[in-house]
Order: sequence, then structure tokens, then C-alpha cells
Amino acid sequence: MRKRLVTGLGAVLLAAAVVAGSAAPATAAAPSIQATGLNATIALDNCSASLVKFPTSASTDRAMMLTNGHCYEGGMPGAGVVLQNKASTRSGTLLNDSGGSLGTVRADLLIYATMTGTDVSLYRLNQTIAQVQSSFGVSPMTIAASHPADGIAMTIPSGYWKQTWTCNINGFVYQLKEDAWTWKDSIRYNTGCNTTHGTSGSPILDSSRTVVGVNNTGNDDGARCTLNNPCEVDAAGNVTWTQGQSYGQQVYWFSTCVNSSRMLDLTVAGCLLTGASTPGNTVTVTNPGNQSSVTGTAASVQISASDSAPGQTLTYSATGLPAGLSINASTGLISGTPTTVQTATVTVTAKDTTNATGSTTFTWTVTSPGGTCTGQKLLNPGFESGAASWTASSGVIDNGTSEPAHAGSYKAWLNGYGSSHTDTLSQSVAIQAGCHATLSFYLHIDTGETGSTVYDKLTVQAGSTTLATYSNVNAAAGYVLRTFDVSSLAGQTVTIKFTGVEDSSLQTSFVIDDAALTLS
Ligand SMILES: [Ca+2]
Ligand SMILES: [Ca+2]
Repeated sequence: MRKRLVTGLGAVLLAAAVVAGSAAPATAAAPSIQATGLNATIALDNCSASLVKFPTSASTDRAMMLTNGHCYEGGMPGAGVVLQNKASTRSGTLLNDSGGSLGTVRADLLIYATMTGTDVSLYRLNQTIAQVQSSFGVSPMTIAASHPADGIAMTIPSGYWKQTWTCNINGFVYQLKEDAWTWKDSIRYNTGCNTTHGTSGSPILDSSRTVVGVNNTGNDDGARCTLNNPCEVDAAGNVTWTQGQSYGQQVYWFSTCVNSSRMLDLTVAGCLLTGASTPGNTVTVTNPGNQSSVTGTAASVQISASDSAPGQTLTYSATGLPAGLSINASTGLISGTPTTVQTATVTVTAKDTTNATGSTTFTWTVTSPGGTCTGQKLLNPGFESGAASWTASSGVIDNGTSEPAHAGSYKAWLNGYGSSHTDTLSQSVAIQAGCHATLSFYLHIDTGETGSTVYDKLTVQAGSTTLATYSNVNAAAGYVLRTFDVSSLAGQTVTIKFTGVEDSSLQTSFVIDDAALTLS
């Protein structure tokens, strides 16, 4: 930071740089430095300052003095700290255009100071704007009402040094870090404004002498993000630093926090200063009530929401929607065809352009058509329609005679190759909530294997639950009816799946027919 002398943190560290810096302006940067343009600047004991007013200030309002937060006489505010309305008797020497003394101005209040986001101290002087004009023949400079433009010509008149640096704005830094402090949207200078210690708090003026920033720091030693060696951090988090590069901070944020009484007020809507307590928008989503739908039948629910701010655009999102349904982000319409028996807890959120959000939660029950606890629910359970309704690997659903069906001519024949091979067979089925459910099928196993060692296996699953495993060891003549209680899966749509895995030699055939998923 470009303070001439400090009494707190950094005093020792700054000492050497101050000595070097004090000689620098007259040499290295001489072409850009002039002892004019100093009108309405103020020399402090360790920093520079300026006589300022808000864009809306009246002549009967108090004149104000602007310098850096790190120039505050009470010590540098810590990271995240905002000071407001502290009694102060800070005084400085008001200067004319060539740096001559017009007299002493004195504060009676520190209105606001921070070193977070920006680096500012704003004092209320003990005289009105009209009184200052009368006493000294000088009018305050106006704090900008809006963000400065990139590339514009700028001057930094330093009351402390009684010299003016001239250059252009060379972009804005996403984040500038120095020791514990972080600033945002910082003003980067091009060559010509290699400011030095003591220039801290100098106003950055545009060509009409509007205060568009406040000079505060530069990288002395080429170090990275340390005291007196600020570094730049871009939006992606990349860190860069350049020895000799100097910076200023935003001040138009003050103008966003002035209330109708022309006072600094952090509760003003849209106030950008650190510490602003702008109340956010309130988004309200109307609860549509609990919903119920049936699988296979289109469903839709229109979500409605409102925003406390007029004209806001809302974006909708939802979590927990039943499978097959989705929400339109622009309109809030939930639509689709439910595919799965389930009881879903749905939360719909609406967000406005300020990222204010509101949400509501409701239950969405999806049942199967019919909805009674009776009947067999598998489709094409005896395979007489071939592969219809089943998902099977190649060659499984078969009407050959070498493995006869249990009934009709078709069955599912898994494996039987005598080489490494996996076959699968599956079908999804909705199991009505509250029902008793039984899965059954006829299974015949024959094998070329002998003995009691498991080589070839069939696994039967309902959803993620493994119901049974069979192997070559279970081989026997004829079909055996296998029955499982799957009532615990009621309320879900589950996939009934058979997986046969055969090893590299000696066939085992797993032959399935007349499957059933029966509700009762
Ligand atoms: Ca059959
Ligand atoms: Ca085998």
C-alpha cells in the first residue's frame, strides 16, 4: 500500500520502500508528473486525500474527505471489517491547483472505512460545502455515479507529494490481493502512473475531474500477494503479479449507497459497498398440493411462483420428480408420462436474476393402472409370443425341441454352449403398493458337468435383490417350480432378471418357462 508512513501493521516493512519511493517520482516517472492539477486535493500526515461530495450532495450538506481505508488514523481495518460513524478529528491541508496551502480542513466523523472490496475512508468535515467554498474558494470534486470506462485518460493528483501522475486506465482486475486484504474490480494503470508511497488515498480523476477511483497500492518488490506486493487473481483463480504495477480501487460504489436524505446508507437497495444490507428479493412458489398419477398415462402440473420485485424472470428447477416427468425451466410446467410406480418427494425451486430463490415440496404418488392387488403382471410370461416384452441376449428365447418348453413351444434357454458365455433375460414390472407379490417360474437345468463343484451359475434378481442362485449342481430331469415372495418390493417397478454365466467347458442349460408375477 502506498502510504507514506504507518503506525500499525507494516510500519517496519514499509520503511525501506518509503525511502526508495520518496526519490522515485522525480526521476523514473518524471515525464508523467506535474505539480499542477492539485486543486481540491488534501495533504494528510501520511497519505493523500481529496475534498469530495456525492453526485446528489447539496451545498448545505457537509463537505467530505476521501482517502484510503489503510490511511485511517485508527489503524488499518482488518479483512472484512467495515467501520462506520467513528468520531474523528482528522485534519489535512487543502491545496490549490499548484499545491499551495489553502488552509486546514478538519473532520468530525469517519463516515465509512473499509479495506475489503475497496480501500476507502470517507470523512465528514466540520464545514458544509458552502462554508468550504466560502472559506477557501474551492469546490469539492464529485464522486463518480457509475463505473469508469476502460482506457480513459486519468490523473492521480497527490496532495502528499504535491505532484500529479498522468496515464490511462488499463483494465480492471477481477480480484486484487495484498496480504490479508482482497479488493475487487480494481483499477489497473498503464505506464505513467507508477505511483509511490505517500500517494495512497489520492483521487483518480477523469478528464472532467470526477473522482472515478482512489489510488491505493502497487507491487514494490515483485513478490506475490504480500504486503506492498499485490497480485492479480482472475475469475478462474489464476494469480499473476508484476513488479512496479500500481492500482486504484472503486469509489462509485459510494454513490450507490446514498439515500434520499443524501446520507451514506448501507441499506439502500442496490448499495455496492462492502457491508451493504440490501434486502434481497423474495421468491414464493405456490404449493400445487400432493399429486397422484398412473404409469403410462401423461401427467402435467403447472407450477406458479411470484417475486417481490416486479418484472423479474424466474427459472424453475425440480428435484425428486417421478421417473418420466420433467420441468420446463422457463414456464414451470411439469409434464411427461410416469414410468415407474413410486412415491416421490418433489421439491420445485424458482430463482430470479438476483439468485433469490423460493421453493415448495409436495408428494407425488405414481401407481399402476388398475390398481388392485390381483392378477399376473408379467407380459408374455410363457414366451409364446417369442421375444415380446422381454429383454434377452441372442438365442435365449427359443422354440427348438432339444430343450422342450414347459408349456407351448417357446421357452427361455440360457447358456448350454460348453464355453465361456453369459446370457441374460429380463422384464420390468410394476408391483402395486400394498399388495402381496409372488414371483414364480419353471426351471429346468441340465448339464455336462459332474460332481458337486459349481461351474456354471444362474442368478435370479428382482431389482437389486438377489432371490436365488442355481448351478450345474442343481441339474435334474424335468422342470421345477420356483417361487419367491417379493412383497417387500411392492410400490416399486422392479426388473426381474435372470443371468446365466457358463465357464469354459462342459455345458449347463438353464431353461425357464411360464414365469409369473402374481399380486394378491
Ligand atoms: Ca412356453
Ligand atoms: Ca460348464
